[in-house]
Amino acid sequence: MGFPENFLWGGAVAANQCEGAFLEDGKKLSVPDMLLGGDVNTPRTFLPKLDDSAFYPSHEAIDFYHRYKEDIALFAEMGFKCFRLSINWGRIYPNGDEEEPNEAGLAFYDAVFDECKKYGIEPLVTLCHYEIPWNIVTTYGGFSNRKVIDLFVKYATTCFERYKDKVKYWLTFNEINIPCMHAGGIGPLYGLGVMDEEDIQSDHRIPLDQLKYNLQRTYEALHNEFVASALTVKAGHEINPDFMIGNMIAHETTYPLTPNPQDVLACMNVDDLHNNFCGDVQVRGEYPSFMWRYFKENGIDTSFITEEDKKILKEGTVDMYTFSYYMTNCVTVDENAEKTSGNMSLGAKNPYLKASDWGWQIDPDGLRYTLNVLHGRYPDTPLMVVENGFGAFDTVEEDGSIHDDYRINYFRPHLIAMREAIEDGVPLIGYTTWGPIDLVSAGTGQYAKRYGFIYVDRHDDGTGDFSRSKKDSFYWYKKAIESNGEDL
Ligand code: BGP
Repeated sequence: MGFPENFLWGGAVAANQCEGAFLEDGKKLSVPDMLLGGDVNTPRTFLPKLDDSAFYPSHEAIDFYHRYKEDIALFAEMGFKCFRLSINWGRIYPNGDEEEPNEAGLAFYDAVFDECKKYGIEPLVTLCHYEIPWNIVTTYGGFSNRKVIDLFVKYATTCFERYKDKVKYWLTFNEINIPCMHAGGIGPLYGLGVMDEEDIQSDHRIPLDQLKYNLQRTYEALHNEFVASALTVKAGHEINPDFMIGNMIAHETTYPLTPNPQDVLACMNVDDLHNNFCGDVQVRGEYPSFMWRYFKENGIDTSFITEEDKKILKEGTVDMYTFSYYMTNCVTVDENAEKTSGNMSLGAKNPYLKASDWGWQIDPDGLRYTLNVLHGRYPDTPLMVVENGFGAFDTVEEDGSIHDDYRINYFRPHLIAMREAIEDGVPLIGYTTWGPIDLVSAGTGQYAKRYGFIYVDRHDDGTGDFSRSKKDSFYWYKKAIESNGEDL
């Protein structure tokens, strides 16, 4: 059987991690613009008063804003059918709350979508990939303020109206479930624009994992974001009934570390809170039963969930379930079990798996498993893997070549796993690798953590000329797409 004929092969980026031009053509500051880089061992830091002498990676990123034509041509050369990117909210409404949108920002994305069209590449657009305007954080308290629901829906509607004939595939919020992982204040800040007032006023660097965190406020804000997402889906369908609008979940696939039933239950609870909660709200349109128990046991007052909101959630369910998949983790009640890091949350180390230099455990079989589990849970919903990739240090040889066989070795079995899942009957419609071109890492702010098939000459000390070059994996992925996933 193999991959379906019209399978959406491609790659995914986020505006804040690739565009740069952080104050150009009317754009103002957004959350990622306030963050400094980290490295393998230290998290990113937040510095509220912009310091001219500090290096903020998002400010220039990889300069996609000026080089998108060259980059899209390279994607086309690899045979992309689909390109996932985000619209930077702050380019359209720089403060998030203006009456009228910023025409220069709208025109930029017109040009990007036209360039995609030239090569027959279908854009898949994330409306919010951590790019919350900074003014929304400081003036409104992010999504903890219900007014922000309307501001977001207005922004989304502006995009839908403008690009309704250019873009069919949309996602509302990137990795909406990150705030449930409780990795300190990083989830609420990235995902919800929620930050403690004292931290906002701080005059020194704060490591992201030390930002203050409030459970009640986080779940209220997340609820408002669900409502914003559902209203957006409804508005999108009214503007163009052909739109396919999806959610986006950071899928943290978990296994019990041992067959101890307590580990199995603990694993179930993590899976429910981290993955199924947000998935259920967006696909089934209601809060799952286990969350009411969770709220009660954690002293969370749920009066913010109104009857009217429940109706909106039911009416605004998504057309497809999309997710990021990088690794799997184990869960155990044994507090002494060895830990490993991951995409926002810590898990117990799996003795059967190898990991990347950042401790992310490599598990292609887990992708087949995840796809099957998701299809079982949401049998009527098409699935799409919209992020998957391998962050690694790359070495440029003297002749300019980059032999990244470790990256090819990561992708090959993941593609096979998807093929197997399709054989299992999973309705998988597409696959976009994370960072087809090197970009700024979201978690660490590093350039050195590279994901691309295309190398970008830019480094953590601010050097580099931004030139692009092809890694070995570029030719490998091209072949994979050309053969529709047969020749791997
Ligand atoms: C996801 C984000 C992306 C991306 C990716 C890799 O959480 O949606 O923005 O960055 O993870 O993570 P990192 O950049 O930390 O390696």
